[in-house]
Amino acid sequence: MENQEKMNDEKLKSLEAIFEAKIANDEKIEPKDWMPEKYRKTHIRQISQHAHSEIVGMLPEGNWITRAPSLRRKVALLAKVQDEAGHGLYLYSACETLGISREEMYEQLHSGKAKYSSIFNYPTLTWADMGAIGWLVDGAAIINQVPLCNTSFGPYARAMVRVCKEESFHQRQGYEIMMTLCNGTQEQKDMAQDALNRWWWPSLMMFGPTDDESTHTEQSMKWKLKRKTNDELRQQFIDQTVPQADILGLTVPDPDLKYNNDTGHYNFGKIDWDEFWQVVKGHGMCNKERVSARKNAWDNGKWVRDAAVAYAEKKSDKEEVRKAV
Ligand code: BYC
Repeated sequence: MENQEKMNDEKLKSLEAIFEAKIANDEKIEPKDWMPEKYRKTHIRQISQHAHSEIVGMLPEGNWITRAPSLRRKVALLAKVQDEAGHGLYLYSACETLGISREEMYEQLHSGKAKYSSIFNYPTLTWADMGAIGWLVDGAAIINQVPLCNTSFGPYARAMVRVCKEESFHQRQGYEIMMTLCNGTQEQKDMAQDALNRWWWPSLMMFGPTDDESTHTEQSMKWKLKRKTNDELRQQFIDQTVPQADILGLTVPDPDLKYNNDTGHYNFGKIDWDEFWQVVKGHGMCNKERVSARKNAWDNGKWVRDAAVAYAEKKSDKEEVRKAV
């Protein structure tokens, strides 16, 4: 018995050493490789929340597909929203390789156990919001996700490569909407400014709490799940986006925003973290509406899932009969 325990202990140590060496050498961890339970769980948490964000993220923009101002705008918006469904599907599949079922993940979303990005709990009030979301929200997503192409878990890293290419198209279509509005009538330019005023701060919150308040950053950086911290990514986003607002002739709604010659970065004002936590805890403007839309979609799709299972069973029965004769 003692020998058995000793052997198990040695085996565990050697598995841990192989795992740590792979992380240190920037090799990918694949689903069938041994991994610490906490690594598996934290990946399920982040990847499933990321997947939920993509799927819930379809809702605010889906709201404008029928009201897009031209056929061209409608085609582009439709394609973007469909891309988001695709991103959700890659991510759910990547997460399933860690041993959680899709049903469990949906259940966690519907019961409020799993989070999704705070940004999607804000309403889309005007067409300019489609521009602001593409420019700012997808812009923030690119900054957050490009480093994730290098994350240590293989299926997540590979999914991110494709997702980032598509996000780049999304960001451009958003910026182009903003450019068109800003070169239009005064009313259109005001609409663009109003959208920037409403989406700026929530976009900064997308990167998560400050590093000193972040629960997971330290461990996730060690595992190379996260390659940059929340604050580093937020600063990168601000540095990149402020000059883009200048080109549009729009004003970023932050009186404390100022380029700092010494650091080469923009200093910025205080983020309202109370608002952020309220939204994360389910008390944002649209939390209830978003979760209930997802629950309804799941309930209404039951007949499709049942039919697909019945068809697969029928097909496999026929196959069995064919093999038997
Ligand atoms: N919203 O320790 P922290 C898209 C939670 S979709 C809500 O820093 P972590 C798009 C966090 O989960 C893009 N919750 O966490 C789609 C944690 O709570 P739990 C979505 C947030 O994981 C459609 C707690 O706060 N992108 O682009 O180290 C249309 C403490 O935080 C948020 C991703 O999902 C938030 N904003 O870092 C258009 C990227 N921030 O889990 C566009 C992948 C934090 O302990 N995810 N929390 O209960 C990540 O990179 C990281 O998970 C985060 C947070 C940077 C978001």
